[in-house]
Amino acid sequence: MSLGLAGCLTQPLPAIMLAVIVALLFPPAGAAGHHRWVAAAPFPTAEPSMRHVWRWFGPVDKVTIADARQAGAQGIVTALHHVANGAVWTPVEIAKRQREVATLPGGASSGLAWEVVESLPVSEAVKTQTGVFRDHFAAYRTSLEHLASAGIEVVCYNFMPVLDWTRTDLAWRVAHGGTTMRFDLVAFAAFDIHVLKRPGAAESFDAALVEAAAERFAALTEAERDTLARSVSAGLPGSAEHWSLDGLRTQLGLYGAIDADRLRRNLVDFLSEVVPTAERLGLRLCCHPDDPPFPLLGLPRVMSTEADYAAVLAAVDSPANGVTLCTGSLGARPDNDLPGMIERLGGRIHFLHLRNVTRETTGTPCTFHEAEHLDGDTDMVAVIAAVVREEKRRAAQGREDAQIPMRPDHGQDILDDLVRGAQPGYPAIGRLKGLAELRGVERALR
Ligand SMILES: [Mn+2]
Repeated sequence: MSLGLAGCLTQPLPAIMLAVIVALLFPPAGAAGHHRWVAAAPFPTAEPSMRHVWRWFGPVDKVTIADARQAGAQGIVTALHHVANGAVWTPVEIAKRQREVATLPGGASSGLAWEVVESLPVSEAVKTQTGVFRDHFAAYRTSLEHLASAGIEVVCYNFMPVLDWTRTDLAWRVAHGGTTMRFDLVAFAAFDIHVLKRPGAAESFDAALVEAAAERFAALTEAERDTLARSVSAGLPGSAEHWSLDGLRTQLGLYGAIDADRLRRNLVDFLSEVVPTAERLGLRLCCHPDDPPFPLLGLPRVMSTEADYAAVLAAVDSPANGVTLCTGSLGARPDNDLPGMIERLGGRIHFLHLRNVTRETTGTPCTFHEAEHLDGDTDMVAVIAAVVREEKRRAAQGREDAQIPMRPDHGQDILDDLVRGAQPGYPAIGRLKGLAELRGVERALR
């Protein structure tokens, strides 16, 4: 007889048959055989695994919570994107977002929870220590209190001046027919020197690059120049609709007197103000690296290398002061040894972004594009092997955070992604594919 379970369940089953089915599905722990089924465990082993989380931009996101669930996400990474930088995140707004994550359209439970904040943004006032920055320190602490009360423990932020990330092409065609994001140093120099016309721009690139940028700019149509400016501006926090070249020039002007040393001091001052609160609340703050990890537009960058992280972790030496290890951002520098950074920053890594880039030119800065998760210049198998070792160390130490949250960071736009129009870098299928590949490597290594 064939055991058609779905068919069986449409009519009452004899008790003995039910018992046989239950025993087949859930044998007692320690039963013979290779597989042990443990109810509610995400994996059929007792070893820790990465926590597979998925970024969601809230109800406006064209990739839904239901999509995240089908992609295999175990938890959600989100933020209150509508709240102004520097303002308090209220318990009401946090609870509302938690309900949106936990509920499917129609009201059923999604089985997912808001597990990681990305980002609780640091205001430009705090980065520059101007205006109401002390009020913003206090607001940040209050937001941390509210997040802790809501049961959310991991809080990602970044300390990049003005731009959160920078690309010159948001839909660069790759060989398989899909698209990906690219940073072209020549196009960026053309934007900086000829579109933005930033004073001192030409002096910040070498002579060959300045010449190549002039040629590139001359060859661009008016529409292409506009697209380039919009692509670069897509990394400005908040709504790109309100963006203008004059606005960007004004923002850059606020950093006239701030070099890298001063910006690093401001970061350490910020952490000195908020980390004690985070530690008391049992929260884990984690700083995302600069993207890309080199200075742009004359702005200082202070979270681009292992030495940058080591300095900031030592300056405020608390488990609550940690790292968001983004292999995509850090991987755009050939001198960032990512498996080695996981070994050495180890216990302070609170959040992982796994993504790959292909560097198209040598040295730093460089031209690069976002590769598929297992391709590109970062050895992703070596990265995941280092993560597995770190999680085993934590488990052996009895740490409650042995399972590190990891999200597939970005994805190429493939198949239906090409017509859905999700956030740049955050398509449904490209990320699903990335997550599936990363999970496969992880499972094999365990
Ligand atoms: Mn990232």
